[in-house]
This record gives sequence, structure tokens and C-alpha cells, in this order.
Amino acid sequence: MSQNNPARAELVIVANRLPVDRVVEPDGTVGWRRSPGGLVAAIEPVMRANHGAWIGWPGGADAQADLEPFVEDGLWLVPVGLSAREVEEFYEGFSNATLWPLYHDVVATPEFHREWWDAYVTVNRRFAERAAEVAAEGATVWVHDYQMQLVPAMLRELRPDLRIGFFLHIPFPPAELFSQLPWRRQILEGLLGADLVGFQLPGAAQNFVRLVRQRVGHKTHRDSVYLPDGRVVQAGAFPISIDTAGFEELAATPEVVRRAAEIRQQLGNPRRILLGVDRLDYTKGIYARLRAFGELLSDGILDVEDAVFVQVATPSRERVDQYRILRDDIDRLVGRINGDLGRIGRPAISYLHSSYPREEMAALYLAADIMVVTPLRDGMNLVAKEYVACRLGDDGALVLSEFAGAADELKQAFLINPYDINGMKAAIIGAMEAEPKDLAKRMRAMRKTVAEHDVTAWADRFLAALSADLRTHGKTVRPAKRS
Ligand code: GDG
Repeated sequence: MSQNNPARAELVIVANRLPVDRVVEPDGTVGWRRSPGGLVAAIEPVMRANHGAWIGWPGGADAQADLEPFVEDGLWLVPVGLSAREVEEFYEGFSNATLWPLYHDVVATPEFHREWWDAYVTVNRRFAERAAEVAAEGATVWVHDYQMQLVPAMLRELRPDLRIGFFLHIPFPPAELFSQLPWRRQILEGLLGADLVGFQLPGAAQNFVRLVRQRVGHKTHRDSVYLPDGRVVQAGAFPISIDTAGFEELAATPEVVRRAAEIRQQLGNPRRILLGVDRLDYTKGIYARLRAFGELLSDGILDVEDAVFVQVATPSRERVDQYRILRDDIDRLVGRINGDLGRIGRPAISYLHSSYPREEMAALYLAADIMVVTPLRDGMNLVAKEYVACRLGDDGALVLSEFAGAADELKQAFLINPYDINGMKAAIIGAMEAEPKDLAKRMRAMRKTVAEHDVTAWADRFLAALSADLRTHGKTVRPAKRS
């Protein structure tokens, strides 16, 4: 892979970001810290079992910086640099101001710029070339997410011997919306370079197959696409999940339990704590959710002595205009609600624009009586599953948008339409007034779901499907050795 490691990888992960963050130590040396996240946890054991490598952007805006592959905590990491202009045009531009809103029901207006598209093509080619260098003969390459949709076809052209899988973490829109994209055909052809194209939900796979039939003209049957050269591309749904056991363990540690009690006390021991945890993103429905809570207070249905809303909004994509506008809107709304309805020592909303360690997240999940997850559209939403995993006592309530992928599995949640403010208000009150027996029944069922379908099962299922018809070639991805 590098001069010091001539071996090549049997499993290659290609994702926009490396699973590590660059940290500069006090003495000026540059080090790496593992970024938290279920994806790394899920894929790590399979990577170790298969001599795996991970290709991704290490962050920063220097196309030439530190581009030597390195081994960090036993994982082979292969950095791909981006220039300042590429960060602007490929990452902030085409990925996050064109594709992100377009794929999320156009809840914000996507911008179409030809120079952004050019940067997307250039960067995708760089990732594909890197993967082609790193992958062993007949290896498996697993490409992730909307930033990398051209990589499968580019890689297949360079290395037809590879087995290529693609997984989209966000929704795949219906044809009526996707067709706005001036480069719709190129994106579809890019994805068709994979042997298996995975989505969160069956509906997304159907959208994709329908679009391929309409726009590229290939024959399709159910989830299969038949290419003129005889190759068959399989589409399918692989709903992602969390490290359930990890969250359960965390929620049972005395430190987390103690911290949850402390949070409740610091909030002034309200009767009910409502919680929202999201990246500060306009798809997450934060504005409507806080408005609904504010109205419950101003209608006199709730009182600040009864209930407090804790909203964690993790800073995200702060250089993209739509995100700046959203931040200002939320700041103003929280200020108005607290100004109008709060009392001394009793703000209505405890608003935290910050990110926290995993332990603090678990303590918040434990402290919250009602978790409020109201995205306008969301591929899956892991926060909903994390909350459920932490409720070891089968108590607590989940209010969940029917437009989150997670609603397909967490059917016992209080499901809401985030565009219907009155419906959302009614569901919050319904969750608050529900009998403990009813809540326990719902939570038990949801906990069973997240225990049975965790992120390891997700990764195993995807990789098994990807190597399914490989038996004739005799090469498959080795399952991870798990403890
Ligand atoms: C995309 C899709 C899909 C958040 N703040 C902190 C923190 N988080 C963690 C949460 C959760 C993750 O980040 C967020 O995942 P979500 O699924 O909720 O949302 P996206 O970031 O939009 O993820 C989504 C997902 O990909 C996976 O396929 O489900 O639909 O949009 O794990 O806990 N973690 C820590 N501190 C924070 O402040 N430690």
C-alpha cells in the first residue's frame, strides 16, 4: 500500500471522511484521534479480518498535506487531500448545497452550478484512483454515501476484477425530484458501476431502479438491473443501525447514571424533560419542534415548572449559507420563547449549540422522559435508536417523525407528521400523559428491535449480499472474528 507496506487490501472502504480527526498536540506534533461513530465500530472488525484499508479525506484544505497512508490503532488509513477550492465546490457546494437538499425532498432549494459538478467529478476520480491502487486482485470495495456516487463506475473501469458495493446513508428521492438534476444520468451511471447498490429503505431502492429504467433505458426486474454487457446490478434495502450493546453498556455505568440524575437536578427537577439531539441541519425539523413546544407553553397546556426542553444542536457545515440562516432562525426562536415564557432560573428551552462526548449523550438519553425526533426527511436517524437502546428500564417515550427511516422499524413510537404542528403538539401531550404500562410495552418492543438489528448485523448483511454470487469466483469477504 505504501513504500513501507507493499501489501494490498482485500477490503477497501471508500468514504468522504477518514474515521479519524487530525489533532494538533500542545507540542505542535500532529496526531490522530478516532472519531466516534457506529460506522467505524461496525466495519472495524470486518476490516481487521480482511486486511482492510479505509480511504477518505482527513479534513483540512490542503490537497498535498500528509498524503502517505498510515496505520492508526491497527487500521490502515489512506488519506485523500482536497484543495481549499475543492472543499468549497465539491464538499460544501455539490455535496451539501446541491445533493443534500435535493435528496431530502427539496426541503431547502438545491443550487445547481456547473463548476461544482466539475469539482465533484474530479474529486470522485481521485478517490477511485486511490482505491484502484490500494485494492488487491479480486478485492471487495465498499463505497459510502452521496459524496462518492461516481466512484463505482470510475473504479470498475480501472479495475474490472473488483467486487464493488455502494451504500447510500441518506434518502434516494422519487424520480419527480431527482430529475431536476442536470447530471442525473451521470449519477445513475456512476452508481451502476457497483454490483450491489444499498439504500436505507425499500422505497429508495425502487426509486433508483425506476429511474435507471426511465433515464438510462436498461432492463429491470424488481430490484435487479440488467446491463447490455450481461452484468447484473442488484439494488436493495439495508437499514443501518447502532452499536446497541455499546449503548446499553454505557447507559448502565454508574458514572452515566449519576450524571443523568445530576442533569435533572441542574435543570431544576422539572416534572418532565423533553430532549432533541441533532446536527444543526434544516432537514431535522428543529424549528417546527421548538415552535410546537413553545405553543404548548403559550396555550397554557404546559408550564415551565412542568417541563423543560433540552435541545442539543451539534454545529454542522457552518460555511454553507443555508446552515447559517438556520442557525440565526433557531437562535431567534429560542430567544423569543425563553424571553416570552421563561422565568428566573427556569428557561423554557435549554439550548446547547455544542457537541459532547458519548457518555454525556448517554446521560442525556437517560435523563430525558420524552425524546423528540422530528425530521422533515431523514435516511434513518440513529439518535432515535440510541435513545431506545439506553432505556434499560423500558420507560421513557419516543416521539418520531414518520419521515425518518427509523419509523419503519420503530413502529411503537408516537409517530408524527412534522409539518402538522397541532398533531405534533397532541403527540407530545399524548406521550406525556401515557400510562407507564403503555410506555413500557412500546419501549420493550422497540428495544427488542434495536437489539436484534444492530450495526454489526447490518454490515454483515450488506457484505454477505455483496459476495453472494461470488461463490463461482471462489472469493468472499471473511466474516469478522467477534468476541
Ligand atoms: C446520516 C443520515 C443516517 C450527534 N451529536 C453528537 C453526537 N451525535 C451523533 C448521534 C448519532 C449521529 O451523531 C447522528 O446520526 P443521525 O442518524 O441521527 O444523523 P446524520 O448525522 O444526519 O446521519 C441519517 C446516518 O447518516 C447513518 O446512516 O441515520 O439519516 O442523515 O450517532 O449520537 N455524538 C457525540 N456528540 C455529539 O454532540 N458523541
